[in-house]
Amino acid sequence: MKLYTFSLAPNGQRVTAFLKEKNISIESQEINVREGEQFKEPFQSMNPFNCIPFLKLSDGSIISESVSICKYLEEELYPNPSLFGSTPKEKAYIDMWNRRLELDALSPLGYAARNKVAFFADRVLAGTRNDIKQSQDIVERGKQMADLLFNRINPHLEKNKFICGEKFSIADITGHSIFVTCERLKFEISDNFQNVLKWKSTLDKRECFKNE
Ligand SMILES: N[C@@H](CCC(=O)N[C@@H](CS)C(=O)NCC(=O)O)C(=O)O
Repeated sequence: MKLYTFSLAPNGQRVTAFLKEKNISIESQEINVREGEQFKEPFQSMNPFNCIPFLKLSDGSIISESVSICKYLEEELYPNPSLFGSTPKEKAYIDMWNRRLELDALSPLGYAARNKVAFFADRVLAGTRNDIKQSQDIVERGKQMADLLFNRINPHLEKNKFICGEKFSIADITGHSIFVTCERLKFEISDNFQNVLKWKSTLDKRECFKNE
């Protein structure tokens, strides 16, 4: 089994945080996606979606998508400590929060970054190179969506240390990625969202996110 990733990329860092949190060590190889290595062989054939991270299993199968990789590792090989939940109810609850955070903030902010930063001019969609134009509207929409999400989760975080309660989960790794992307976009989180800021500060102190 081997992980193909890029240490400087946010989605690679999500898997790294998961591995550190669970104290897992697996063989890995860097693919420099900034320089387009993902479009060269053998990587092109391994993952035609041309994105990292992806995991090659011993039977040759490829699993991509950061959360899917983490889920596979937890369910197949490293059940404890569980970051995806143990009971069906816990699993559904964690999945619900992870999806809310990904769909309502992380993904829109990722698009915002790709539509704002000059480096992404010919690559507004990850894993592609084309002439789709960057759009300031998508940058604005990303900020608006993240703000709406922060407004919605702020009351929930009043009584919850982590997004799913007392236990750290994969959804917190997604949350940390939201905060990292906000910082990259120089998008400040409003003082109105004190509980969100408290959650951010709890995550910033967690060992698995150090040295990113
Ligand atoms: N939803 C995917 C996103 C993967 C992704 O966007 N990866 C970026 C690095 S953070 C990439 O490989 N980009 C290649 C490119 O920009 O061409 C995941 O969670 O793994």
